[in-house]
Amino acid sequence: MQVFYNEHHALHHGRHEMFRGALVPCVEVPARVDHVLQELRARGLGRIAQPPEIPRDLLERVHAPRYLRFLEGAWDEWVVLDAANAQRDAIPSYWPIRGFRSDVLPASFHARMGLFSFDAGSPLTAGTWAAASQGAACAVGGARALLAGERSAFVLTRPPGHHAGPDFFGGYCFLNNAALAAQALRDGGCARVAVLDVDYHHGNGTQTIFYERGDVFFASVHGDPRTEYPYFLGYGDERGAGAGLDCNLNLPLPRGTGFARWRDTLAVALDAIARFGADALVVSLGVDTFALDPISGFGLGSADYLRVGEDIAASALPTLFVFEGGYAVAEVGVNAANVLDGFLSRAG
Ligand code: SP5
Ligand code: ZN
Repeated sequence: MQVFYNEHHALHHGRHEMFRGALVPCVEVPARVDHVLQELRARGLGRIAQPPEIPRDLLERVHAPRYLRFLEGAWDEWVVLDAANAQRDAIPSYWPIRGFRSDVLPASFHARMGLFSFDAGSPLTAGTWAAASQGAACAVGGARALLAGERSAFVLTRPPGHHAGPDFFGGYCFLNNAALAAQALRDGGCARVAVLDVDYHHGNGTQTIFYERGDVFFASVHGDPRTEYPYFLGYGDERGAGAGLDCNLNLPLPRGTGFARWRDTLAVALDAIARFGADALVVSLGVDTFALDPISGFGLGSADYLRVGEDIAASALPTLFVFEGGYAVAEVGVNAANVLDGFLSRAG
């Protein structure tokens, strides 16, 4: 299996996230990806492949040009405001909620930080654009590997992507790697693409990007948004709209759900993907469903991830795994590698 490893991932290194009235150390840390890479090496699993240059027009088919321009220059703007800002991350504080204008582009950097985000938990750092844009290139590289005939590939990158929408960051995500991969698959000739999101948190960004499209199916198994982040999307009655009606499937589960029920729900998602008739599958692979994850509430054990990989392989689609969440740093490598191992054991 080719592994598109983002060697620049550690350039994105948030110090603190705003969490319930306090600045607390980030859980989305470079060591996460280091552990996965180490585990792949220990198992002799995967071959590191070089990502391609990513064309701007592909980025702009998923993300708004004004959002991309903002993200690319945001750190420099932040430091120009005050040289002391170089020592602290940029975090938004003001949002254009219902009734405000979101068509305007205020001169204030702080205002634009809010315009292009939805939470205060996703610090923007000196290397965020470099890391995120290289990660996006890895996602596109993975998609092209499938287009070239590979059965599977793995995009090992951070920051993660599935919470990032057409013109907003949040949930530790800035560019939507899975969506960019799905778009690259479409552009490369796959008529129908499915995105399966197994991260603990609903992939609101991916859902929003494809909500009105009939060519990309989005299915997600996640913590019930009535109690779990991101709270305001991911409910079961969100079925898609317009040409995308019935191309969106949310399968929320209560906090505390264990593997048996989770696996039955995964089967529902995989059935729907089979009925959609996808030519290729992109898996948003978060392993924050792990019982010991510090910010999540499902009960999967490490061995369960082997079964997850096997179940996904049974769908017999060219499959691109894109790394998302998973914050139990010591175990994240074993858990992610188990999914890939399980997949390869059935995929041949
Ligand atoms: C990609 C992904 O899994 N994003 C998840 C974003 C969740 N953000 C909301 C939860 C914040 C919890 N942070 C707690 C840190 C202090 N222990
Ligand atoms: Zn997550």
